[in-house]
Amino acid sequence: MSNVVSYEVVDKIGVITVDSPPVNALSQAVREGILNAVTTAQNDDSEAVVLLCAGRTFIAGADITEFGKPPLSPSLPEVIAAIESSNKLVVAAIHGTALGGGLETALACHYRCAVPSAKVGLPEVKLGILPGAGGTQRVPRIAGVKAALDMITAGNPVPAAAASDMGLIDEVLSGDDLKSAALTYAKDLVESGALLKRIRDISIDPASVEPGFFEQYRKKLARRARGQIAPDAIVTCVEAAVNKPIDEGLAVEREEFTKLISSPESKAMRHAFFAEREAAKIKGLPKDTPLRDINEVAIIGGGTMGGGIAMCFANVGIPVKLLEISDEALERGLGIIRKNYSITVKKGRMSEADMAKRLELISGTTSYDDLSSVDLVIEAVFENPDIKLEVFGKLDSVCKPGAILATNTSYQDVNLIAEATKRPQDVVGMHFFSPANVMKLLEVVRGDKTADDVLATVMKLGKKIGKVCALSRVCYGFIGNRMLQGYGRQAHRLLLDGATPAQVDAVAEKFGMAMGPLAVGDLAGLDVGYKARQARTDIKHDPRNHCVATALVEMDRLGQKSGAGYYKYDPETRARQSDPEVEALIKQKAAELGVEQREISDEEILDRLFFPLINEGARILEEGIAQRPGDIDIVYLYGYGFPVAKGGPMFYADQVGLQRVYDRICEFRDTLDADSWQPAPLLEKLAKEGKTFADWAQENA
Ligand code: 3H9
Repeated sequence: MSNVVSYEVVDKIGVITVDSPPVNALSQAVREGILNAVTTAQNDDSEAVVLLCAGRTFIAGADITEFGKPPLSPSLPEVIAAIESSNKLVVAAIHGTALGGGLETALACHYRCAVPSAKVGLPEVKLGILPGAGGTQRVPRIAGVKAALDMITAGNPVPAAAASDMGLIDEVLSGDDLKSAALTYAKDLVESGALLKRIRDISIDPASVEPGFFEQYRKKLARRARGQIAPDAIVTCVEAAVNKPIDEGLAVEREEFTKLISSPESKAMRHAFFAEREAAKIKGLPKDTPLRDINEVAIIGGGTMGGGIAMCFANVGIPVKLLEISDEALERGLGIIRKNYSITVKKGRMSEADMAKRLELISGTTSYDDLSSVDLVIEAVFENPDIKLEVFGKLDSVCKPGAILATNTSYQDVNLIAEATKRPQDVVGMHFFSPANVMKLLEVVRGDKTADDVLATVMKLGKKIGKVCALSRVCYGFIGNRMLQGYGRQAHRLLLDGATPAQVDAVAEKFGMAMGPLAVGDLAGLDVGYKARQARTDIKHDPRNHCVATALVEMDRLGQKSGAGYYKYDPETRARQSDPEVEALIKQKAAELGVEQREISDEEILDRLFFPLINEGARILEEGIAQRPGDIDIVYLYGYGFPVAKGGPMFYADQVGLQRVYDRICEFRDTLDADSWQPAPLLEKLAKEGKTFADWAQENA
């Protein structure tokens, strides 16, 4: 029938099989194949039709690589209309994930069955769009308005059992053989005289929706929008599902979908989708690089970071040993883990039984000798080079040959740490972000001697524990923290130049950052940067870059934990408030350093905060610290709260235009501070050639 869709009749049931690896996305060939098969089935001797997929999953959605290109016939809505109007029962048989257009195709079928491990979802919002083939119209008709809005605006997949409770799945199948179970289900439907159930025939009573419901829902979404426009458009479509006949609702959906697909937000989010998958690939490493088995892990250090890392492994069923220096420290560490899990249980996001299972996988020890059997050790002790070297020396003497020895350092030289062992090829950086059990980013740091199979294993393992991995070479701060220095420096300098903390943070937050830089400083604790500066005696610090932060620490204003930092914090609600005392302190410091204060525009704040990220990112690329600009974007999106609707700092730079970024950096160099604002040679080169970072990525693929 076609290369990617086949059709056969088995026991009077027509079986359409989509077989288009990797994820059976709805490419033109798949759409055409399904349409042809449904048309054929109308006139053969089949009594019903089953639509299923080969490979690892049911249809995972529209083919995202076709977005932005001229549309190819048949469109998905045409295919869906053909399925829904079929004169024979069509049954979708789901395994893996039925996502986006995949679920919309299934919703056009008259019945849906799924294996218990299947999940269904409409993740379009994560690509800055909305379901464009009836999802916003059909889901509320069967699942109800609120459940539909929650599902479509969040975009998270729903497990088969929950989907069945919502009415999205008619039958959860038993057994592993999808095809035979689906055939049996279809035959049973035929024998019982089941009707052609078309979701389009259901209407929603507008009186069933509370007055003001949509307005309230919009307000709630606006609070977490962070520059995204799709969530609001989804509400518009679901509102149309309630108030209009289905064909008019579908027209509203199409109009909103068309607007969103060409929006800068969606372009940025699609970039993030592909960049995330690309970042997991290591240039020059063959796909079939052998992997080391990781069946047991040890974590050195049971502080907040070590405990969070231990949870990541226990969460996926890998036993973890937590090592601390004393019984008291160990008990404290295990206590924090227990408390974290209990909070999740209290919130209803985990069962008691699940918590018990995970806790059972985490054991404690105070003896290095207990680490002789583990396959991977992650060191998460204080950022003190001497302690780290000592830990690695000990690990070298107790760990079995072939064990991977990883450091969670944020700044130390992974090559030096590797040299503390006789097996530098087994040493790698695994830089988690706090809280490690929550934050998605894992910076994998490649030492000069790290073996290929160690890298491949750690990247794969990272994905297994739910992380998004990006590879960095060794440098101070690796990709993320190295870039952050310029951002933090400018936040501080803007204060001295005349902006208030609230103004600086408001501009960053309006841009879409989860939190402004000064509020982040207060959250992390101002003493952290203070101590890091004290430790770096190798460089001369310009007081203009940190004098206010230093003074705050010396006044015992450490940030949220002490109730005050750049802001004052309400002891109950932790709400931040501007503090005239800090504003006076800033003025005093500016006067002491001879800095003349002035009005600072929001545009200047924006450029001074974000252009240093781009400039340092260009250096990081040129030096080969990061493999691709997209990898840098992923680090910022998943580790630093950069808004996904802006695609990451390097993607943002391409949208602004590298010439403008370069010109502005030169202007700041000439008017503000020559030391901080030297343009990166790669940025200058690309700007002069009229190129983008994306061009550079293509040329250096
Ligand atoms: C939509 O449906 C719009 C409709 O409402 C309206 C239409 C009118 N297209 O993630 P993985 C590639 S919007 C093209 O590593 P996993 C991916 O790039 C769509 N390619 O695997 C990668 O390629 P490579 C709504 C896609 O097992 C490879 O497949 N659907 C697509 O960890 C493996 O991907 C979504 O947003 C695609 N749709 O996870 C679902 N999906 O190997 C997006 C994947 O060259 N997909 N690829 O790097 C996913 O969430 C995950 O891929 C999935 C599998 C859970 C399916």
